[in-house]
Amino acid sequence: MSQAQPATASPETKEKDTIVVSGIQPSGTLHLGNYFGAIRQHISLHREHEAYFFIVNYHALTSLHDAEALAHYTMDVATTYLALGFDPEEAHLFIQSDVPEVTELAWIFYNLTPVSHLEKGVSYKDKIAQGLSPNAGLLNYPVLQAADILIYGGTLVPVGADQKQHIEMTRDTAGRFNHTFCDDDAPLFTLPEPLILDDVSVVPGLDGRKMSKSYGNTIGLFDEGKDLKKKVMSIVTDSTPLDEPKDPEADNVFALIKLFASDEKREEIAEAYRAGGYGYGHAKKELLGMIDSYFAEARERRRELKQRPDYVRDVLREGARNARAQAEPIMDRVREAVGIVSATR
Ligand code: AQP
Repeated sequence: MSQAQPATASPETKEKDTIVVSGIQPSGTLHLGNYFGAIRQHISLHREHEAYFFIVNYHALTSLHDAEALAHYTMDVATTYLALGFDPEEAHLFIQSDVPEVTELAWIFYNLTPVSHLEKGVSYKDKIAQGLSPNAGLLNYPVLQAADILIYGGTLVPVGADQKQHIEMTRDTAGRFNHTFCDDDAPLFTLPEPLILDDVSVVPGLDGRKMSKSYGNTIGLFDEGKDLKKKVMSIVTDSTPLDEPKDPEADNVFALIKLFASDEKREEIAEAYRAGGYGYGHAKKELLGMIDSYFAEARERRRELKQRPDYVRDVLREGARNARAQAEPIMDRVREAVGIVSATR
């Protein structure tokens, strides 16, 4: 990772056919689900394509009402991306609210979105079932997400499998806007494609449900020592005795091991499960070592970056400047298409 002066990347310097966009919520400490579902793809794609990654603090407000925590996690997500290898000279990392046009676009989209579609949102229904308050922000979450993606002309959205429906809603929104306000041969928005890795699917948490900040079942990317050990040892397994054969594909520990292990190692452990005489305790120890060494370098870089908050802010400021430069001409076209005139602009 380069730690030279931040953000010399400009939207002009990379080919325009693919524009990668994705957001991440600063609603808690980032975890293995976020990493394998999305961040790892963000880091690998940002060198190849023009890319915009934003820390969606307005989205986090749908579930987090603690000013200090929101401010803390916002900076923590930025530090985490930099520690994991995001290079600000290659792409743009910024805070969602630093591009205020995104909420303006969301408002325009609200007026094209049937409430009945939002009420059918799988993520919305899941969160309500888990006891989150059904506030209007939570219901409208996918509309703001559509604005986030379309305002930068995003064409490719690397996300976890849980976000598939939201990207479909973004495509519907883009289609509805084009149909309502544009000529058939001059659509304003391109329909973006999701990039979802088949081999990751949904990463399970300690209790076997989707690993999620709001479920309190996560393993943080930078957990270490006793804390990490305690979490790994608490992963829920069935009660098959040590001696008996086990089905690796039905086990939460193995689902996490698969994310880290080489093909060869994965097969070796799967075979040990099937043979019997290999207990869940053995598997957990193996997993613990894998997590610890996989993130060791990034943990170190994160410690260094924590000492340089001004650098992290500079990266975010420059990222927002570039993102806004990309968003503004698109918003001008949107306002014109919709008929939003201004006496001051
Ligand atoms: N368990 C998971 N498996 C695979 N991918 C996941 N992602 C999240 N959890 C898993 C992916 O991480 C990206 C960023 O997620 P987010 O923070 O914007 O929101 P989320 O999906 O709602 O993640 P959480 O942890 O469940 O957050 P809260 O509890 O705050 O809502 C997304 O691409 C997501 O697919």
